[in-house]
Amino acid sequence: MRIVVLTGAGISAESGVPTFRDADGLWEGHRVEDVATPEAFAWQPELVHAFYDLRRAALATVEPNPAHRALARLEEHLGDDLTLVTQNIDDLHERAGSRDVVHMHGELRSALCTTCGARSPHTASLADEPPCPGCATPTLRPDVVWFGEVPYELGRIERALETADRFVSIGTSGAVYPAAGFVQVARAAGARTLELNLEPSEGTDFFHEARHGRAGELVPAWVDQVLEDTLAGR
Ligand code: BV8
Repeated sequence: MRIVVLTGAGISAESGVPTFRDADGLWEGHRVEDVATPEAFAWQPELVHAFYDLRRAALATVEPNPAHRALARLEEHLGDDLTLVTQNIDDLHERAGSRDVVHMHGELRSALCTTCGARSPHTASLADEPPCPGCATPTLRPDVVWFGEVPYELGRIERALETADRFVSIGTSGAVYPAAGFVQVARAAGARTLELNLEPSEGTDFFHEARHGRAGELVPAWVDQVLEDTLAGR
C-alpha cells in the first residue's frame, strides 16, 4: 500500500510551534507574505533574518508530539511505500524518528548561498552574515521557499502522488499552492483521500473522507488502523 502524507503547521501546533493562521495570522504586525518573500529579503534583510532567527532559536524549546511519532512508526512499517511531504520548516518529524522527510518549503536548520547556491546545515543566527561553507562569500539566506519561489522536490512529489493508493493531509488549511492542489492530483490518479485537521480546510470538499480534531489524537489512531489493515492484507 503506497501512501503519501502531507503535513502542515497544524501537526506541530501541539508542540508549541505557532501556526500561520493563528488568530490574526500576523507576525509582529507583519503579514507573513510580507516577510516570507524574496522582495522582503531584498528590501529589509534584517527584519527577515530576525523572523527566521527567532523561529530557528525557538526549535530548542519544542519537542515532537504523538502525531509526529506515529508517522515515524508508520515509516518503520511501510518503508519506501510511505512518502512523507511537509510544508513545515521545523525539524520535528526528524526528531520524532522519521528518516525520509520531503521538506518542500525548505528547513530552518539549513542555509542557502545566493552566490553559489550551496545548501548547508545551519543552526545559529544568519543576521551576522556568516561566510558560505562552499564559496566563503557572506551571502547566506534562510533555506526556505518564499512566496513566488518554486518549492523543492516537486518532481518526486508528483511521481508519488500519481502512484499513491492513499493520500492523507494532516494539519493544513489548504490555502497555499501547489501543496493545496496535491489532493486533486492524487484523487485523479485513483487514490483514496483523507483529511485529518482541527477544522474543515479550504479544500475539504476534495477529500473522500475528513476527520476533524487534534492531530495528537487523530494521527496515532489512523496509523494504528493502517497497520491493522496492512497486517490483514486489506
Ligand atoms: C509558487 C516557507 C510558482 C516559509 C511557505 C494558485 C492560486 C493562488 C495562489 C497561487 C497559486 N499558485 C501559486 C500561488 C501563489 C502562492 C500561494 O499559494 N499564495 C496563497 C497565499 C494564495 N504560492 C507560492 O508562491 C508558491 N510558489 O507558486 O511558485 C510555481 C509553483 C509550482 C510550479 C511552478 C511554479 C510557494 C509557496 C511557499 C511559501 N512558503 N513556507 C516559512 O515557513 O516562513 S508557505 C507556509 O504557509 C507554510 O509552509 C504552509 O505552506 C503555509 C501555511 O499553511 P499551513 O501549514 O496549512 O498552516 P495554517 O496556519 O494556514 O493552517 C494550519 C491548519 O492546522 C489549520 O487548518 C488549523 O485548523 C489546523 N490545526 C491547528 N491546530 C491543529 C490543527 N490540526 C490538527 N491538530 C491541531 N492541533
